[in-house]
Amino acid sequence: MENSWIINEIEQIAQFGKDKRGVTRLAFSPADRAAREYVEKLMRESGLAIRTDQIGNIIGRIEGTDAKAAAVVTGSHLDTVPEGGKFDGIVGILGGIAALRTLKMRGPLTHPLELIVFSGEESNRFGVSAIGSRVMTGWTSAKTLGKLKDQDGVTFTQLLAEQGLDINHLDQAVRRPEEIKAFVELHIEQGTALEKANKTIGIIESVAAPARCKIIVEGVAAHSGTTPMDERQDALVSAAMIILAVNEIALEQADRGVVGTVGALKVYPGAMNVVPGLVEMLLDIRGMNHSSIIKCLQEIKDAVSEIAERQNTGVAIEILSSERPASLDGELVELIAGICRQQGIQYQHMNSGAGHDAMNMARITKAGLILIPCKAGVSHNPDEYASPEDIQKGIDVLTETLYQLAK
Ligand code: HGY
Ligand code: MN
Ligand code: MN
Ligand code: MN
Repeated sequence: MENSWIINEIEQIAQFGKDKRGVTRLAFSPADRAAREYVEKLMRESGLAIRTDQIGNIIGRIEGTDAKAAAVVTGSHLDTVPEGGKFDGIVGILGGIAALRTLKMRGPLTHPLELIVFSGEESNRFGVSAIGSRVMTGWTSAKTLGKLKDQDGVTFTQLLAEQGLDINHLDQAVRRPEEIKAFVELHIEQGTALEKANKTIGIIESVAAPARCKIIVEGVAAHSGTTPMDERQDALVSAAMIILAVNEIALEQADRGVVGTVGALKVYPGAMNVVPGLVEMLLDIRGMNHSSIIKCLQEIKDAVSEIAERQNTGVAIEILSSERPASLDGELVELIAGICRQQGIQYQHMNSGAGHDAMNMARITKAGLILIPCKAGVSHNPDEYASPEDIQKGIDVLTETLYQLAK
């Protein structure tokens, strides 16, 4: 696959949702829809038969010689975080198109090949990540998704309806394990391990699981000029103490690979002359081992109630999601390692702190994840960058892996 095609298409897709700082293409937004239409055209031009399922996943397919054989699948996502980069998810989509184009030219394989553009992989809009692959693997329901609404109060049901999708038909998107032989995703690392080890390919053994909560702090809005310091119930002061407590608790477990972040915070009414009456925060805790995440969450709950007491402000914690780390398939790990050795590409086995659709697909089939370096580990940031050489090596390994699985 000529590199210029990939570099051009990365730039082209980055135009959808490009804003003053980076790319903002939130799940099911107009920019996301435009990017999906564009990629669907690329997939058709590459000879893939296209269908879209009831959660909006786009599935491109090349038939094999054995109509009954299970599909060998690759895929990733097009949606981004706010002010994100050009490579997160996109490398796996364009890499998948490149791989399937190459394999189509080589001639039919036994198993059909599929490329899936998953809906809503980023958790920003609804607090739940990888919605498309969750639905496809039966890991969520219309009942759960029907309760979701975004920060502007738009419900998930409404959003699907606007795209001509009916939340009550989500069950039709669920794939049976026997339909898929294996799933392999190509993605940028979004960390510095590969760069530090001077390796080109990371072969993932386990994917960290996020536990996500909404923390609501209730104080009393008051006049900032007339309310004495000892008569305040300042929600933002309590929230600040909670954020510091999260940081401290996560640091204590850092040696076990735990990370804790409060990445979003809303202050109400948000006026400089009003003591904040209400704060809403989003908490993201991750780790490779479930017990340390649970321990973290418990300690955060204790800290939150202690702060609420001391500051005389009410606090509520809503669990948005709490997953277990996903182990990926050992045979796939060995297959990919053998291909790296064959192609003379430096690789290492590692874990992924970032969540991916592969972790959901691991619930119904053998799942693999191939990572390539991104410069200084920068990601979820306009400066995200992966070199054409590393992207090409990732595609070469992905192509050969799909070939070995489907031949
Ligand atoms: O949040 C994540 O781990 C990824 O960006 N979906
Ligand atoms: Mn991401
Ligand atoms: Mn991603
Ligand atoms: Mn992903």
